[in-house]
Amino acid sequence: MSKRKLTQQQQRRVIQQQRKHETSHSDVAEQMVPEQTALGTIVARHGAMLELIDKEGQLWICHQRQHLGQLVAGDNVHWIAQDEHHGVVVARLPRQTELKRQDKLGQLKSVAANLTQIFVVCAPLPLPSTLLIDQYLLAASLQGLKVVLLINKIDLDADLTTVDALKNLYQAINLPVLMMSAFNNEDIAKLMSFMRDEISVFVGQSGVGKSTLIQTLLPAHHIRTGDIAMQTGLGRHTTSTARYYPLVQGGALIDTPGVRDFVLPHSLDKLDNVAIASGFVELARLDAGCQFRNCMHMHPKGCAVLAAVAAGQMAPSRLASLQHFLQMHKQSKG
Ligand SMILES: Nc1nc2c(ncn2[C@@H]2O[C@H](COP(=O)(O)OP(=O)(O)OP(=O)(O)O)[C@@H](O)[C@H]2O)c(=O)[nH]1
Ligand SMILES: [Mg+2]
Ligand SMILES: [Zn+2]
Repeated sequence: MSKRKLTQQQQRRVIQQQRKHETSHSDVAEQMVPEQTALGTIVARHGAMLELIDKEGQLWICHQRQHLGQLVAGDNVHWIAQDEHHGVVVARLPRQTELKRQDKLGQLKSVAANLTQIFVVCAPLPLPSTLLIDQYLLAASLQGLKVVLLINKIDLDADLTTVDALKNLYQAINLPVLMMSAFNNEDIAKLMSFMRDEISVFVGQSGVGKSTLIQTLLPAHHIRTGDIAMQTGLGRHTTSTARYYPLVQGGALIDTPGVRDFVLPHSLDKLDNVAIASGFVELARLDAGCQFRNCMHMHPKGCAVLAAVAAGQMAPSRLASLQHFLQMHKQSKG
């Protein structure tokens, strides 16, 4: 059996284990679904208020039964209309996949549900973070999601050395990379070709152009986009809640609020070293593993990973991310 296959098997086991861990509000809820409900999808959450889209594409304002936990953009639900515009959500269908993020209190919260594809958006400015990109790659590989690295704003009169290097780095590990401008029609048409029947989530730092890209893909909508603060080059957190936009040709786009600080999408204490390694395809390419089990790849003795980096087979920034994730996992165990 090839190493690649083994890794995929291991990945499946990790996903199964994770699913077992999750408390299933939905299963409990489904037993209590009354007969007169319809199916809908959550568009956005604003505090206790939800926006929901029904099968005909009509928007409704809803509240929810309390036992359902926090519903997010992309959740599929059972709901009941109360008048012409309002309704109540009574049950949530099980989530196939989930994008999570830590809130200000360090609690892990769901941001979007049932996604199939992640666009990790970056730009020449704000300067891209490989750690941020690598954590999304890890989250995606753990859930079997597709990932595209979208380098936006290349029309800017800026130094493109960093983003060119980024493109080479991620293409070398088989990631599709799009270098584009949200203001270029051909680029937008190419981007659209990735979308059919996928539920695509746009993530990345604040100000990289996530909402602008979605606005350009969906001209009929009016989406708030923001300015970049001149002094810091950072975005201003224009998008404040994740939002689901259905596509007429099938599938949907989900816009998310930008991240400024480094936040992990997953709670690493639940991930063992094998699960973390699944986010690094370079490791599957190694001829032999490290000499010591649970090697942290910090010391050259018997370390196949450090040897691969020295031989130019793995990028130093990827090693840094791997070391970071392993270290965080170790610390979380105490
Ligand atoms: N030059 C250039 N500017 C762009 C491009 N895409 C977006 N922008 C600009 O970048 C700024 C920020 O864009 P947004 O779409 O609000 O960024 P965002 O990623 O949604 O930011 P948050 O909602 O804060 O996470 C706006 O002024 C956009 O007009 C692009 O391809 N080229
Ligand atoms: Mg935005
Ligand atoms: Zn090692």
